[in-house]
Amino acid sequence: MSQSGTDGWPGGAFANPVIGGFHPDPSICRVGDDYYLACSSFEYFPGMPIFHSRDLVHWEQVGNARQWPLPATTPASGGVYAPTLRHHDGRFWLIVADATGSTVLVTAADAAGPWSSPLTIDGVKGVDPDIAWDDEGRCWCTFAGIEQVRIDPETGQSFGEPRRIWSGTPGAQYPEAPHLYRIGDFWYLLIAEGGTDRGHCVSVARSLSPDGPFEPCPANPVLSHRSTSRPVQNTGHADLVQATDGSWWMLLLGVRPRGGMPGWHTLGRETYLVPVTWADGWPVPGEVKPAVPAPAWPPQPAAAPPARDDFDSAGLHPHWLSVRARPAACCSTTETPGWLTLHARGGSLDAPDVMFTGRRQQHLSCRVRALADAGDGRGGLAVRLDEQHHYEVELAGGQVSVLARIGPLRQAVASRPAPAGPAVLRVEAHASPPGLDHPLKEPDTLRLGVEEPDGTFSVLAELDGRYLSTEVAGGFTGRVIGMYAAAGTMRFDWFDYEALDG
Ligand code: 6LW
Repeated sequence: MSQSGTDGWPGGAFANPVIGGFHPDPSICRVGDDYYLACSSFEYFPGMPIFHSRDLVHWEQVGNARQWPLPATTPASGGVYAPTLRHHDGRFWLIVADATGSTVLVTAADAAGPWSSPLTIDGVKGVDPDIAWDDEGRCWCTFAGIEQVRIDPETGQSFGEPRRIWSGTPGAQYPEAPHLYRIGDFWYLLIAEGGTDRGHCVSVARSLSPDGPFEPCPANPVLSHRSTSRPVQNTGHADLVQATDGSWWMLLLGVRPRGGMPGWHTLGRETYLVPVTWADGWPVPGEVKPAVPAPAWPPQPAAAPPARDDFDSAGLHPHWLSVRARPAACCSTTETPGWLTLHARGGSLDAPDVMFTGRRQQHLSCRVRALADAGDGRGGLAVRLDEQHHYEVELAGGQVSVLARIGPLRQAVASRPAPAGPAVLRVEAHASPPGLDHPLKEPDTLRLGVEEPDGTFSVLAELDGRYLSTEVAGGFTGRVIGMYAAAGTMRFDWFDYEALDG
């Protein structure tokens, strides 16, 4: 997490993003003094990370809401995304569009889980569902479009056909990501529009009733970074929360493009925090800055994911991701205690069911190292965007190699004899400085290689990072760096992730 740089708080600023790396579509709710946040996971297992915070700035991942595997047919950037997380009647409710096109609702007494089995909501066939209750206890499901239908959240029944309640700003594409709230006398309908790239923005409308008619805010979009030179771009898909001291805040997604034209973002869409004031009964979010004036309350740091995972516990920390599924028989820390054992499933990283276990790249520059034992297997350390975009440093047959897949092209980039026994594989991302110093400048450089017995880094290849970016690969996710087995069995004694920037 991007938690460094917060030292100046209070009286200074906290660092944005508050949850760095591929953590898009944040949805937040407050329960007393505690804040909970969910975001999208797409084709990754286990799905929909759940975070907890006491101050809106420091977040700790406490679990994942979706623990069941996705079919291998789930495309990259498919799966589960854009949930809404609410707390109502003593329970957490999370509503989301599922891989199958259905809308499902899961509940939990504790946000860390266990979460219930999914309940399908009949009659809602759209993405980005929201859930809200009115004073009469009626439950409203509002989704992209912007459409709405009343539902029974206990049975999944919907009452009547969905109805369009707002189309967003005339001429803007993709009115989506609705969140509906009762604040004072009004029902506010917060949406994203303009598409989740450079035109992305946040707009709002209000009504005296949860089902409209809605009056758009004259200042729409209330938040947008389009056509600006601000370092954070694509800002949108927001959710509002009132803090314990009565102040208002917005959690939203944004990206950090680097390099020349058109600017490439490599970490996916990240979660940002901005203060919100009110004018004439409309929310006025602040600018999304890398550093934001600090809230008035004292910081309450949360536990960050461990920099080193020794795989000494029976289970894995909730931040570990696999692709679509993680069969216990193929990924274990108990088969060889103290080591992560991966048994190959789907062959190479090109396969939808590759056995891969990794974590999000959360910093523009970082260093990842893992002690790998290939035995008779084949596998290593990979930087993955999807099946068609990945770089890896691989051990097999006494050789260590760097391989690259970019779209339809596969390339063995470099190879040399591997050190005897287990080897420390290393990947480093080095971000280009901000600013357009050359139109073709890469966003970052990825160095892949192996450590010598004395710890020296032998770089086998230095590759342009733009090919593992959303602007090249497309889609909604970001880089994940991790360990994989492409054939046989791979064992990993430890995995280190070190931020090289703030
Ligand atoms: C989601 C939409 C969006 O459906 O991106 O940023 C899409 N907003 O709301 C995928 O996350």
